[in-house]
Amino acid sequence: MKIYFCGADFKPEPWLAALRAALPQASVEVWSPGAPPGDYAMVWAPPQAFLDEQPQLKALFNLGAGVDALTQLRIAPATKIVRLDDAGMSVQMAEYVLQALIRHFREFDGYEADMAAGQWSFRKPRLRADFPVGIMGLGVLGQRVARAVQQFEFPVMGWSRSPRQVEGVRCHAGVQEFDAFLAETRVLVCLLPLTDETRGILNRRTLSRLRPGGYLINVARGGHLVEEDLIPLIDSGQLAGAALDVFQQEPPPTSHPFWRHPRITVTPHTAARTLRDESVTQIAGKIQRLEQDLPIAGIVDPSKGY
Ligand code: NDP
Ligand code: OXD
Repeated sequence: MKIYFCGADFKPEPWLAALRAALPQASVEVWSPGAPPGDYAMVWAPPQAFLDEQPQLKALFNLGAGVDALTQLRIAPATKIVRLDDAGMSVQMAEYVLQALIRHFREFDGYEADMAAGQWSFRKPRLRADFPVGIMGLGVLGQRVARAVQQFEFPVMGWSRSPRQVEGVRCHAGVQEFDAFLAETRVLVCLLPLTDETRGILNRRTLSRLRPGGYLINVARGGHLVEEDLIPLIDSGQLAGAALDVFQQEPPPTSHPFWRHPRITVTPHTAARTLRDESVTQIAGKIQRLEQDLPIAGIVDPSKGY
């Protein structure tokens, strides 16, 4: 069995070593143009040339949960696209969202500013009931985040494409329930995949529907947010601020106003990192199952784009 690695943002050697250890019978190599046909591939944003040369691949294992970089490419219909299914990301995502939520709710950004000014001052306690958290996307990551937020006793709402039942979460589904979901939400967390339906979904119209003093936590993709709509909403007082981990261009250009806005926190697409050991264990297990014609989780439905 031949497995290729084709992931521009990842250093290949440790991945090759880990997959060779997990599947000793397989030949695991970095793909280069003209290489012989392979059976499987581990990829992150591969070039179209790779897919054009390797139409016989049985499956492409994406080294992330989001497959938006892959779904833009021409991929042979028989090649399955398989995304990472948690693989250690959901707990990281819960940590990230919790810290952003609590930093905002408890006004720790304000305390940091006070500390820098040598000022000892208290802020009035705020009520969790006044900070309902709405999670867009109730998949692997969204559900884990919902669980973590509930533990801190915030009201939690969720929104998905198809109806979902998640314990302790007031669930909404589909476009017809989107505005009601927004109207109940004060802290909005985006954990949607980036698809034709969700691109630009965080915009002046939708963000204006949040409860007064709304706060945005975007940990999904930069393409979800219409970036030029955000600062006017914050400066007019409609939104209290935003924590952004993802951007239309990564990194954003140095002139981008998000870097310097006092109510916007910027992190470098790091909310949930791909963990090598967990990912390789998951991918190797799935290859073994596919070789035995057994079903696997995480196969992308090209018609939905996730
Ligand atoms: P899943 O596929 O498990 O979940 C996606 C969720 O979004 C599902 O609940 C799905 O609905 C919902 N959804 C999809 N399309 C729509 C729509 N049009 N309207 C309403 N709901 C919709 O994905 P994950 O939870 O694993 O990952 C989510 C995203 O997080 C990734 O696609 C990626 O972009 C991002 N991510 C970011 C990282 C970071 O470090 N910043 C790291 C990892 C991922 P339904 O339940 O009906 O299918
Ligand atoms: C992912 C990511 O999709 O890292 O996994 O953003």
